[in-house]
Amino acid sequence: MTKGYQMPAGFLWGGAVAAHQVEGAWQAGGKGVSIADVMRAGAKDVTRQVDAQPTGDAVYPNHWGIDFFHTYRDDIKLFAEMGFKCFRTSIAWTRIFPNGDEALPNEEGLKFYDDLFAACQQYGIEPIVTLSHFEMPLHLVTADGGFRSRKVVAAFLKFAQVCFERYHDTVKYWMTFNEINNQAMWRDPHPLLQNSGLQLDDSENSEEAMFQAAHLELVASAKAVSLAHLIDPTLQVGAMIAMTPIYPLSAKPKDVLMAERAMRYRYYYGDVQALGTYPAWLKRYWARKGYAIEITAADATALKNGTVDYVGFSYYNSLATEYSADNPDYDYDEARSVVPNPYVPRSDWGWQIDPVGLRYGMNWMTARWHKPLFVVENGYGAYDTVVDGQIHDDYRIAYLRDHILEMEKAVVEDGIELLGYTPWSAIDIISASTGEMKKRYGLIYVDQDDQGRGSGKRLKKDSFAWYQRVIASNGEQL
Ligand code: P53
Repeated sequence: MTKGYQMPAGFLWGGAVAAHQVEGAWQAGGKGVSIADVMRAGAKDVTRQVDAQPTGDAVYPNHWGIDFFHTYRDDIKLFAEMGFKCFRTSIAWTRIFPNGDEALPNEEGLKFYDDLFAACQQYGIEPIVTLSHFEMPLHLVTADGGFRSRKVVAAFLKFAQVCFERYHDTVKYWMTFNEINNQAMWRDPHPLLQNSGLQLDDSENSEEAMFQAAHLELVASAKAVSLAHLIDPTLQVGAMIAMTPIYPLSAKPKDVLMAERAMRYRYYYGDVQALGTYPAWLKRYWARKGYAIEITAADATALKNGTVDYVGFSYYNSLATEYSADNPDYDYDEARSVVPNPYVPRSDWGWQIDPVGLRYGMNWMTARWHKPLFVVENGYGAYDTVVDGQIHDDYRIAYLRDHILEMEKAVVEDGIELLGYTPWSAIDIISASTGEMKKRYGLIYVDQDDQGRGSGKRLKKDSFAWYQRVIASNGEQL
């Protein structure tokens, strides 16, 4: 056993999931079709096909999730047994506004989350809620083009208002958009769709379209923060950033500058959400590229007034980059500028494993944004095997232990203000990037395969008892 550090009193230990990856019941209770409902199953090297509508015999894993819509009471009981102080999930937008543009919310959908949050409350578990976690109503994409339209900003704000008004007594911690900065990978259609509801054709400049849609999303986020504070000043509304530090491959000055360019490009979203303004370099960058991003005076005011209360972030891995002579302007393009880091190992899915990067990222964000942090995702996707009803996931324990230790050093030795830690994932779920079930992250095993077959039975992995002890010792016994 490794000796860790005690976290401050009230530290929120818990676990995380997202609605579309667990709930299933994709048509129950008046739910509409979300973008996750038209994503087929993929695999490690097979991207998920996105259909215009759900069709016949295709496999859509988010249609069933892990059936959490029906099992949440028993699952939350298991979370309570682990000692969870908090539980992060999201609200499926399509349960509340099935198409996104209805005049009135769907009462059945609202009732589901009343019951879910009440079940958390029964065990003293604080719900931590993301409004939009890769599950926008499909209709807002097909009819309005996602966040390229100000209509979608209004639709999101209506959704946010309904949620804040309905749940503000039980839900105090909110986040607006999950991993809003993933769309920095604008060559990949998935983050564009999952973040902004963008589906582009070849005639468009993807990077420019991304910047414009991300701007409206940032405005929507800022207005939601202001709205929450108006409805209930005790609400805490955070950003949610995918923190993936990008290191220079060497100490060559040009590599170091390239890494700095990469970081500012990947994290400007956080600059806007935490500081309320766009960095000067980005306006120069747009001018050099000939991009015309529409930012009205009212937008700028909204951004200024709606800075976040904290920064929630995911941490899985780090990346590396180097200068290249064919890119003299040091423009960062994630699909082309990233190089393998020879100093860190990789998971079965090729994700680089780097616990120190978590401490680095926490210090980097604190120095830049001066906001409390919240680790709302961190975990290890791996193949698990069941032997005599047991899952010996020592590799997952090792990953979590190493990361928690670095996180604790950031708190105790570096003085970082950290609200809590919710590993991904509390329980096995559908993978977001591959749609697989066999890429398992959970501390609780779910007997189900990639086609949705299996008993659905829950089994405690070895990591369950390990994490239970971590929480009971407030982080000291790793
Ligand atoms: P999966 C990309 C890079 C880092 C995190 O990911 C990412 C993504 C998008 O897939 O997503 C977050 O399941 C996300 C979760 C997701 C989790 O990381 O692709 O917030 O919804 O499941 C793990 O292995």
